[in-house]
Amino acid sequence: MTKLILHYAPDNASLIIRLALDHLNLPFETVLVDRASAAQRDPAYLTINPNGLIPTLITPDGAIFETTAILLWLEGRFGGLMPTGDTTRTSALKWLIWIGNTLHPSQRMMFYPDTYTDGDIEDLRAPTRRRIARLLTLLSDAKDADWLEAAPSAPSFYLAPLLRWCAIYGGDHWFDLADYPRLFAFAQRMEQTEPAFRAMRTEGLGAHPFTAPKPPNPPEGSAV
Ligand SMILES: N[C@@H](CCC(=O)N[C@@H](CS)C(=O)NCC(=O)O)C(=O)O
Repeated sequence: MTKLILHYAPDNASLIIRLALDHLNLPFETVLVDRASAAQRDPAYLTINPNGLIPTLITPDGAIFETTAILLWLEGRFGGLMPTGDTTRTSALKWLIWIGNTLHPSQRMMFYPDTYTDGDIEDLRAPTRRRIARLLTLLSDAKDADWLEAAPSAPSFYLAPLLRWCAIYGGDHWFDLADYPRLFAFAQRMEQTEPAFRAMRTEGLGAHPFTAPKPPNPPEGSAV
């Protein structure tokens, strides 16, 4: 099989894919996308991801962009990323798409406000903060999100980094994971997994990457 190559930048959305690949124990190579020189917008990179976004995974079926698409491709090809019981699997699928379609885009508005407004950034960030808080409360209260307490699956690998980034980016003191005890407990479990330990080393994420995250100190490249 053609090898898997992850185009990544430390502590970017490629982290989600790295966690999933390591969870599956799949061999893969990495190619750094140099955020410092905006290499995600280089013509060569745009041929594999015309959105100019990270991650991209090179696979035997071609280059795949969009985090959720990559996770679903990995599940389809190798299995092991989604819970097995029918009900849990359906619920995990629903929440996986929700994370990719609803939570992550709201975060992008928080983290890349210039992309979404020509006006005052705070005018965008204030309602976006409230929206993210509503979304996290909704997930926290969800009766059908039992994947949060189960063995890690695709939505877990997606959610844990998003919780991390809320704490690090988008301005000071707007987010405290302790306000969501169920999600805090989830984050605690996630940072005790082997894929998280590996990512702490490969991406310089620190000892508590999900419950008490600090800006990364990666061996190569930069997060922004
Ligand atoms: N919808 C995309 C979002 C990916 C995304 O937001 N990537 C960020 C890094 S975390 C990025 O490439 N930022 C660089 C930029 O916006 O120029 C996906 O799921 O892959």
